[in-house]
This record gives sequence, structure tokens and C-alpha cells, in this order.
Amino acid sequence: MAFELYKLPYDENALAPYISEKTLQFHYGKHHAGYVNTLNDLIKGTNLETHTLEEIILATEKYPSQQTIYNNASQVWNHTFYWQSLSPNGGGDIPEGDFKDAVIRDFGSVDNLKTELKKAATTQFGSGWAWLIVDDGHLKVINTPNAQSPLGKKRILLTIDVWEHAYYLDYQNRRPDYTQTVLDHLINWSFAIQNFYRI
Ligand code: MN3
Repeated sequence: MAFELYKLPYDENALAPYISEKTLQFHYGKHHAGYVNTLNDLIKGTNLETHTLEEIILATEKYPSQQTIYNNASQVWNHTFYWQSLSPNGGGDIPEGDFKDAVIRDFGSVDNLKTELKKAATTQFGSGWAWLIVDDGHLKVINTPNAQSPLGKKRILLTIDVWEHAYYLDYQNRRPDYTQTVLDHLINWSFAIQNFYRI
């Protein structure tokens, strides 16, 4: 059974003016859709066809001969997670509760968490991702290159795509401005809280 492109939970213009409709048309409609189509082509007729996306990612990640499949499968997963990490009603403060308490405990403040996410996003050399994860019971910010993710190793709460295609139409080379804007106006704390409680 072929994988289908994740359906956005908001309109392509819903993140504007912070991320434009044009960026979503390309990023979601071309890049994300392209990874889905390429993955389907690559696994067609192979034993991977009957596996879940997560199973394909974990089964292929260690094998150099499977890197093309891994890259496309992981990018499908990463983008689906990224769209949910953003919301037209995002940004602002974190609602009171266990997740915010954990942020204060592990970073000192919400602003410090945002600073760490911005640092992870801007220091990732080349293409990649910034992540908020749970590591050994503590919240932690990391980054990964290219298609890589902490999937299957750590509980993932949020991600920010820092490939140039995520911001170049709106921010050109200004990755720090894109990241700051995402953190101030779009980051979906509700999604992080949902992932924080997920068993
Ligand atoms: Mn992307």
C-alpha cells in the first residue's frame, strides 16, 4: 500500500505572514510530496511495501545501500512532524502545567528554551533539523543533519526544519530571523504537550 501525503491541518496561507503561502506551496506541495512519491517508487515491489513508515526508517537507517530509501522515508516523517510543530495560533507563552514545569526545571525559563532552539537551528551546518526531545527524563535540544532524526531513540516533542527550502523564499539567507519568527509566532506548544504526555 502506497504512502499518502499527510494532510495539512490548516490552509497553505494560514502561517502567513510568518511563513508565506508560496513557501508552503513549494515546501509542502513539492518537497514533502516529492519525498512521498519517491519513497513509494523506491519500495514498490520490495518487502518494505508492507511496513509502516517508522519501521522502514528504523530498518534502513544503518545500511549504506538503503540510504536513499532511508532519506526519503525519514524526510516524509520529519515533515509530517514539522507541520504539526507549527500552528497559526502558535508562539507565545507555554500554558501552565507539567510541560512548562519541566521547561523551567531543565532550561530555567521559556525564553532560555527558545534561545537553545534558535542556537540549535542556526548552528546546524547545512541542511537539517532542530529538535526538542526527552532524554533520560530531561528535556533537551539537539540538531541533526540532512534527513536524520531521533526517531526510535528519544521521545520527540517538536521540530524546526532548517533546510533552506523552509525559509529561503521568505527570509533568504536569514535563518536566525526565520527561527526567531517561528518561535515567537508559530511554534505549537500544544503539540509539544501532547507528545510530552504520549505513552
Ligand atoms: Mn523541509
